[in-house]
Amino acid sequence: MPRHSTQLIRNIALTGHAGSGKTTLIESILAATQVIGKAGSVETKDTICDFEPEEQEHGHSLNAAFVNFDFTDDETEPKHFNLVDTPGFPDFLGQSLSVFPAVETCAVVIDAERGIQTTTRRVMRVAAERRLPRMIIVNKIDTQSDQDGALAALVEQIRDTFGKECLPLNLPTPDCSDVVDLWEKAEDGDGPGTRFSSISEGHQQLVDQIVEVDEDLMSVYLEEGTLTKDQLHDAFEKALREAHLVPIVFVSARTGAGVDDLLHLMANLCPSPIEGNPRPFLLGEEGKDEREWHADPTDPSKTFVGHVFKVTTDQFVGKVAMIRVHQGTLKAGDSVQLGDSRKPIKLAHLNKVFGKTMEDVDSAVAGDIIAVAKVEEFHRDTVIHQSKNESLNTLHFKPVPMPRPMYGVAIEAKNRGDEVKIGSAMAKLVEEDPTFTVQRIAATNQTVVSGMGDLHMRVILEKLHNRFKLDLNTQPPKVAYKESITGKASASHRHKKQTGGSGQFGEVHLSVEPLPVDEFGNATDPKIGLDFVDETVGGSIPRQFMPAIEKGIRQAMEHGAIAGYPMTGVRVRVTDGKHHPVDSKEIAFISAGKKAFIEAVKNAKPVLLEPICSVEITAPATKVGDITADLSGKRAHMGDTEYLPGDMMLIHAKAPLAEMGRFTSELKSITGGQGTFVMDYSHDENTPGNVQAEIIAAYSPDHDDD
Ligand SMILES: Nc1nc2c(ncn2[C@@H]2O[C@H](COP(=O)(O)OP(=O)(O)OP(=O)(O)O)[C@@H](O)[C@H]2O)c(=O)[nH]1
Ligand SMILES: [Mg+2]
Repeated sequence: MPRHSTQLIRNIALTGHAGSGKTTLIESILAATQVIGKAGSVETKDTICDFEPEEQEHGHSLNAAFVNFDFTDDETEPKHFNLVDTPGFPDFLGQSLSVFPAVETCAVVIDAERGIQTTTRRVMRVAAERRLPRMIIVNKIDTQSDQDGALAALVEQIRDTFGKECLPLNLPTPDCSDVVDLWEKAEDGDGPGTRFSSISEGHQQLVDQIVEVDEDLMSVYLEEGTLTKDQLHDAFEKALREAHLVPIVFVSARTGAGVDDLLHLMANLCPSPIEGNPRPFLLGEEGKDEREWHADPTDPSKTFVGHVFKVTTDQFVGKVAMIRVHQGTLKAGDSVQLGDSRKPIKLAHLNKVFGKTMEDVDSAVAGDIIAVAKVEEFHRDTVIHQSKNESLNTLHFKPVPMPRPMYGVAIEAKNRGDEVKIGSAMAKLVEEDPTFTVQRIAATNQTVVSGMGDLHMRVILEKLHNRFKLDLNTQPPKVAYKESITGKASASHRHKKQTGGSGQFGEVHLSVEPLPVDEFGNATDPKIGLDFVDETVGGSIPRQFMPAIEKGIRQAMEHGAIAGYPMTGVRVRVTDGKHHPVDSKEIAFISAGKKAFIEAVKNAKPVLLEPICSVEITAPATKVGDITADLSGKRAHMGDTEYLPGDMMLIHAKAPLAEMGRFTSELKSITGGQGTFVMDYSHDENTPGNVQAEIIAAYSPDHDDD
């Protein structure tokens, strides 16, 4: 027997900016439901969700963490809750977004004192794009008991920023020690009253908003003047699903004010897995016959389908895959299959996760969230199923788009001999973090790890140290410049060697010119770094030596002609040459081609190309001047700026990657931590003359062995 039926499950992710109180709120909820005896705190480092040493060290959640419990109150059928605590620090946004496919509701926590912050905006936007029903939890109302008007102003700010569909579902009492429900209560009565607005006004606003999604209900409402909460229930669900209503509720995770009310609302009004919006599964081959596929969670006997939405590495258990069951029932000991692979994978143990502990369960129904350990084949976004025919072989999941990590650090092992261990540890970290990459950059001969920002990189290094006992030296990465030419030139080279018996002879005449480029300065076909044309006539160089000449040129291009960076965007015409019937050998033409090419390039106005990034900065409007000044010093081109609600501005700019190395900390100090930015590759551009001259001057080529 499954432990819970699907319609009784509530999957809710707590998201929102760092410090808004998500981890504390989960403590408060667990204490209110008597799952734990006493709420822990972030300060005393004894919360259920921040159990990793790095989380306790920094006082921030760094990974998504899971708790589950059963909840019932006097009027409520018992519900099974899966709550997810996510990190709010912008560097760890990927961890937060990666749980969206597993939940029906995204609850965005806002700090009553600090209001709307960067992560608030981003999670609100992504949840809306993914059609995930949202609710807003205004936390820390205990801090507002002596702040007249501030909470009312915050509600206005929320509605200006995220739309008029954001409406309070309860209101704080005048002293902020409790909340008053607006959903079940319609009239102001005896009680303590509300801190702002009134029960009747708040209730009216809610009903007016909700009935808009149901014409029949609207007619009943117009006729009768009131509606019961039962009459409104379905329309409420629909309004949530269609983002026509984003409820706002008030709590204090510290005093427990509003926590019972929050649980009651979540249990009764947040969608069950059956009521939630369908997930973006696709069936068919990518780009060919792909079509949307909707799981049917209503019938537990349907074919099992699950989605691995997250992978972690536990120091003791090894690899752990978090799975959301979307259809059917999975039993411990069952085998599942991946795509069209015939190989069954047996899942001996299924676990429910509670903070750092895992508890064995017999089965999981559609809608539940479980963990499975030690299955190497499971990766993020793996879809697993038990289809006996081939109908689900091509089922896959449309991943949540993740920000591209552009904050790079070059690394090397502190202890020689650790390289292999570092490689495998990094691979594990890449598996569990959608915004972390490791690349070997041949051009600069560096291994570069990239993430979202400075704290992200520091935490990665700490994890390597704590979990794998590995230490690294780091330095700013060298920028991967490219070389190219802007003019035309010709050159020739004769390679002649006579050593004892047979000699080596080859002579090549060639010309070089730039390949056409697009408006961004990229060779129009980026695959054609080199266009090689044989224009020789009369057999001056026999055909069979052409590949050798091209090989020599490609070798030269790999190492560049002026500063040691790979070359791109060149057309080479071999115009003439000489050969010798006995002494002409492949090696001679490789060498002659290479030398002639380098010689020609040096006279063809060579340039260094550098990567340019698009940068998007969100910052308080008062700081825009300082930020613009800082960016101008970085050779950036400023683009449009947009006003955002809440006195914030969005600044667009294009800036050379080479200049952006320390921007995270600079922006932090300019804006007092209020500013954030994202960076993406845009295009390549010629490096300005003075910068180019410096790089060339610093370049000392290896001694050519030929
Ligand atoms: N006064 C007051 N402080 C609170 C409340 N809730 C949380 N805090 C404090 O706010 C700080 C941040 O709380 P956390 O629970 O770590 O916040 P978080 O949202 O989990 O932060 P990240 O994990 O970084 O995303 C801690 O110092 C908490 O004690 C509250 O209701 N009232
Ligand atoms: Mg936290």
